[in-house]
Amino acid sequence: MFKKLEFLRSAYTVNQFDKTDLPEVIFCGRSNVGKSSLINTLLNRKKFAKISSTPGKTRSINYYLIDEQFKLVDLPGYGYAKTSIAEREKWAKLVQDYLSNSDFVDLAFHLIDSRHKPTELDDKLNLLLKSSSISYIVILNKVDKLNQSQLAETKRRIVKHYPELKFGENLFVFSSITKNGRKELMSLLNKLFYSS
Ligand SMILES: Nc1nc2c(ncn2[C@@H]2O[C@H](COP(=O)(O)OP(=O)(O)O)[C@@H](O)[C@H]2O)c(=O)[nH]1
Ligand SMILES: [Mg+2]
Repeated sequence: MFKKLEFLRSAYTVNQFDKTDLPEVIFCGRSNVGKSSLINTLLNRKKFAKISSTPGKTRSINYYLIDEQFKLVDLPGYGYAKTSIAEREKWAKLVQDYLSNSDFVDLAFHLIDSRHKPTELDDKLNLLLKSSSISYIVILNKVDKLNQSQLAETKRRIVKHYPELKFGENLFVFSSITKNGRKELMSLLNKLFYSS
């Protein structure tokens, strides 16, 4: 599992979306939530997925091909403090285009910072995923920043906010620092792509 890793391409517009006929796992969530770090941690690489340099800048969709079997897709982040309304709309349009144009998405990882409440844009993404009938899981990220009682509180809060979530099924915790949650996510990907 995860033996051969290749960078496929970056896309900035709909006609650059990758059309390779392989299933995709997409990573979405706000800028800086840790999407690229999660990909690197899963792949056991330090700098495979680019870590954001200039936050808030319009960035590309990045495709990574794994074992010639499936793609990990790093979507641009949203909701940076300084993001203008125009930029937010641009983000929403790109993600919307992505979700409605991609025939390949098998699963979406929606990352949410475990220290913060979901934002309006998280809600928007949640609705986009629901309306495109894409299977998604929510990942409460950066849990290394929380103590046990804060973590319990965060889990309670998220389930109240998105009642469809169930811990261990479509809700997970994660930390790129401690690697908490890596095993669970790997097992999920393993079931999806490596067991026939
Ligand atoms: N404490 C902590 N920091 C993290 C974690 N994951 C990412 N970061 C940091 O958060 C920042 C943004 O990470 P990045 O992966 O580029 O986020 P992206 O914009 O969603 O791709 C970087 O400074 C990372 O080092 C985590 O699990 N715990
Ligand atoms: Mg990134």
